[in-house]
Amino acid sequence: MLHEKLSSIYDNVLRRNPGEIEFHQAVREVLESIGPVLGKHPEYAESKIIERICEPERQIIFRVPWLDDRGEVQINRGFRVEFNSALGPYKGGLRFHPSVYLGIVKFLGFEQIFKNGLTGLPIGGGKGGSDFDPKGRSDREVMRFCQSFMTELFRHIGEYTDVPAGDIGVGGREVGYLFGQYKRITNRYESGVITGKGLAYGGAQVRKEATGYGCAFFVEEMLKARGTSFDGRRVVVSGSGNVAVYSIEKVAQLGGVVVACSDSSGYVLDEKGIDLELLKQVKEVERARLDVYAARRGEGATFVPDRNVWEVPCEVAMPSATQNEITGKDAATMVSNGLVAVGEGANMPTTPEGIKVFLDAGVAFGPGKAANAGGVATSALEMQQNASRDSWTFEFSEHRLQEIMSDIHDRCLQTADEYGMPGNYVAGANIDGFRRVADAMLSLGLI
Ligand code: NDP
Ligand code: 2IT
Repeated sequence: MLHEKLSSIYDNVLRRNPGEIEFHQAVREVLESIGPVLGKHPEYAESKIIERICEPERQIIFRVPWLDDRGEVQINRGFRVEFNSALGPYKGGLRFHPSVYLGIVKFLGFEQIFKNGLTGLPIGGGKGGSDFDPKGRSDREVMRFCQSFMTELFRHIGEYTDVPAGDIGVGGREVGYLFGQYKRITNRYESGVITGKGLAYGGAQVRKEATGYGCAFFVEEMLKARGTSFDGRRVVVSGSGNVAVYSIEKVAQLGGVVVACSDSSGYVLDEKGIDLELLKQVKEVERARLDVYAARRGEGATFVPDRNVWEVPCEVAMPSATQNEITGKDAATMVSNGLVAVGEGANMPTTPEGIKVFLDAGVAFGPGKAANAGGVATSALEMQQNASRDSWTFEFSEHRLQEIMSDIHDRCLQTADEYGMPGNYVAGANIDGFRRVADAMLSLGLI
């Protein structure tokens, strides 16, 4: 239920952003959490902070023409939504996936504002991407696309302005091509303009691993807060991309057993525990599908095509593929299968109905804004290293990540307590992230 004032703000968001259903969903979730904050802080409503937060500071949409390997002209659409710069330069990834349209970029950019606020680091919120589908494209095609994308994007970004990174479909390969073109056009070796760079040219240790590792650390903190741990627990991770792979790696190090992971073709069930080296070889090196993993792994591993991975019973779920992948029905099945905790590695992977099922059942539920903040936090550490022309060791960087995740966890719990909703990480994350951004906006005047 929305507070009366918030309800009219939400209606306005619907009216001003027609058809952008993912954006509506992301806004609604935050507005549902912050009602009690307005009672304590009338100054936020007086200066229309919420209405301002819901309106991006700038939205850029552009044409991306490129030539495929057959010499045919292809046209895609590029986006960068610079949502909020009260806390620092716009910061957030780029997503290349055929489903990308303005509503997806705005939902991701909106989430990013509060996530970045929660990290306590000096980064604002933004997001971008394209409806380009890298699947089945050659390296040369991906390079030509990235070069064309950056030929427009370069004029909008900069280490003090807007700092992109990866997301779905954008990993180390794409970041390299994007940075190369930025450097070429501007004639500046401006390392801090993009994060997720390779270690050979200004990247930071642990950035590649950070979202997955951070999500595992966050779940470990939630389990610890309930007097338990990962030890021997049965875990399911959805997706098999960057976030999934490094969640699996850290969960195994923390004593959990990941028995299934997925991609858009189905899931693999591997009761002995996913073989991480094989998974990395298949997904990161060969860019192949999961049926290849199952075929090579042999006995004990099964590929289940076109089915939903959330039918696999588990105690800990780490959705790490895409938005709205866990419905209310999935959540009910998971709870009846003995679910204890959920750490959202992906952005908004659980529908509002699913979240309600988890919270009502008393599952420890770590929302994406908190649980997957380790990626962007380590991006901010990459920016810090680039600015000081320094590079930290793997051990030190991982230790910083762990401290940041534990701090986010504790602040979510404290804030939820403060507002009389003990154990509710959704309320804690939304309120704490909101307050940080709102206070900075108040200080900066009407801009
Ligand atoms: P990748 O592109 O590396 O991997 C994405 C994985 O999810 C793939 O296995 C992909 O399968 C699957 N997937 C993507 N879209 C769909 C879909 N529509 N239906 C079914 N499966 C799908 O991306 P990341 O691992 O980087 O990102 C995963 C999630 O984590 C996203 O929600 C992203 O926003 C979020 N995230 C990422 C961060 C990062 O640092 N990379 C930081 C914080 C959050 P297939 O290959 O078959 O498409
Ligand atoms: O959703 C996210 O937080 C990311 N894709 C990472 C953003 C970043 O700037 O590292």
